[in-house]
Amino acid sequence: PFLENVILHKQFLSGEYNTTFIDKSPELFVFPKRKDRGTKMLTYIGNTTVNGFEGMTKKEKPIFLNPRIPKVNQVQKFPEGTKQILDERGPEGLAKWLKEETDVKLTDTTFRDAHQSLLATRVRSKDLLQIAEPTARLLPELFSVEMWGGATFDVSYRFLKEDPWERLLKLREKIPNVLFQMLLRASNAVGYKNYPDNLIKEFVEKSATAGIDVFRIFDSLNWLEGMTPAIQAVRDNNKIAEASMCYTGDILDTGRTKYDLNYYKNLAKELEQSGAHILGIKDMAGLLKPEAAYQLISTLKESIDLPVHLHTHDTSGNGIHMYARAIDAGVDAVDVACGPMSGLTSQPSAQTLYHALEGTKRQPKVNVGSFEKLSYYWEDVRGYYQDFESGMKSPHTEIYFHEMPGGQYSNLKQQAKAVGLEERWNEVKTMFRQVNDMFGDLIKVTPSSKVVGDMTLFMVQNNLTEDDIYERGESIDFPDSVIEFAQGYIGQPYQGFPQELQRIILKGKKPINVRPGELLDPIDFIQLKEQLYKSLDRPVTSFDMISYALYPKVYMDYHKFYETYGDMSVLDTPTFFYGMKLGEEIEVEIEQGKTLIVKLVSVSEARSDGTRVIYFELNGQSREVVIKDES
Ligand code: 3PY
Ligand code: ZN
Repeated sequence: PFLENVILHKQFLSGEYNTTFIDKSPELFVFPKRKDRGTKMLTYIGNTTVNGFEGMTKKEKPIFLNPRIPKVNQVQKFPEGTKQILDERGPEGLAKWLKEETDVKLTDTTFRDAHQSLLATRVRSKDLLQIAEPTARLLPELFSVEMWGGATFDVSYRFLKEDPWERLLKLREKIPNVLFQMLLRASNAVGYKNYPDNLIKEFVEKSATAGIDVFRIFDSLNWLEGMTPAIQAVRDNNKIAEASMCYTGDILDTGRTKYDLNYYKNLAKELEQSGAHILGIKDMAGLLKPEAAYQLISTLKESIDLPVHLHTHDTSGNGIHMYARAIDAGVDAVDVACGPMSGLTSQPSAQTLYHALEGTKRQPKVNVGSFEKLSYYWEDVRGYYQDFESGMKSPHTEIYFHEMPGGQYSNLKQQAKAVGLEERWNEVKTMFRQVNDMFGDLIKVTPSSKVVGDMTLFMVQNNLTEDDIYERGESIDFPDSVIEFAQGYIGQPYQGFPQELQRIILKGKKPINVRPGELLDPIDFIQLKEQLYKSLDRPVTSFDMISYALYPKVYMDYHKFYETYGDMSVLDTPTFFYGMKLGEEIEVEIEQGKTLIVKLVSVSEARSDGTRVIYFELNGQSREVVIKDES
């Protein structure tokens, strides 16, 4: 378009400028032959049909019915919600409002943690966008929709080949009335290591501009110092800083004193001092027991002035009982998921909690029928992701022993399987706890949970016992994440590192004891922009720069995919994962109002060079693509 504008410009046409070099340089008009959008898309579909989806066992495309989307009046103005309260009263006003409400408020995690914890974070933007507007219209009473952050950011690029920023921007258009909430791993942003302070600042600023209202900020070691730059950045953007403490251990266990009631009380006070608008309690593994919740919330309500927002995972099956006790003690908001996306490693069910609180003053003021209507949709959509289910079928109380976070359980199981330890999964769980104890009883949540997980697999795989580590540690090469942890690169654990083990792991390397962000060089965004402009060959946005700075390789791999196939987030999920069946016809809306009709006509036998010709019809016209059969 730029070139067209130049050529059509009146000064250009009138010859007022000397443009003879253009006439004399025909090479200026030789453009690389780019494949059209249709061909790129057919190449993706053809490839997935023949070879399956990368990382998934290839299988026949199952038959799915269209998901049931509840009908809502799309012409009416959106009902007002918490987003309007924030916009009118600011973060302090919103926090005050939350504290004064009598009913318990609900955060719906279906768009983020629920699928992170049940379906390996694989729910695609298309499936979220289809149900976004009905959610906004049916559930305007929600406190917030948790829909971003945590693992969704990198999984989006890495596996789903879609842009998380677009997800945020598009969802924001469809849900203008309820607060958007994200999970921010403080100085680790949405990654697995500490980043320079100016990158955290930039990330928060751009996320706020793109639509995030509530930032749930946590540090994987509950290290306050690691959280303060993120809290400040959120405050600077006039958004809500929900500073959170991660809950581990059991305050009821008098034999285990490291993380007792006092520990949490003191930390809560420090978080209040450091500028939090809301205190979050992040029970990432679902270890908070009902009576412990009652004691913890009662103590916090007496000790601080902030509203308290509680998050758990229902792995043990005790989630509803625990919430009921926390609600009796005065918790202001809790996290739930829509029925079919709730339970086990996910959050407790919204509907179940609603009914459990029948007859009490604090029952949420939501239309429970709305959750039921949305449930049909999620029941159907969950089926698309059957290959990513963890296999856990019933409540799992062993969680109280191994303490693995909800989002890690299925992940570590997959990793164990990948290194041939599937049969030894019980050993892995036991070792996970043992490694935790060796490390001095840690808060375990991304990325500290990954350190424990990596060490666990390393020890089981190499048949190492705790004694072996102390006796032969000098000659053992530990996993990178374990070395970095011992160096202090993800922060300082409460009460320090176990010194003997730290010495064995570091083998003479010097640990740091300041915030890693203080030592890291700031990102030079100007230089980064130039560098990216050269590699992407298009204008570079702030979103591109941030994503690249967070994970250069993942981002460039995504870019390569995009160049080869185009924007595949437009495909329906079964086609995205399984390709097409012979004779099948699908519709693909490639942009608003522009739909392509694709039919898979036939697939040739493999030729001597291992390729197959895939014959399609695209809007009734024959098209073919050649795919190498690698299946
Ligand atoms: C994440 O960091 O992604 C989590 O959900 C931690 O519980
Ligand atoms: Zn969680």
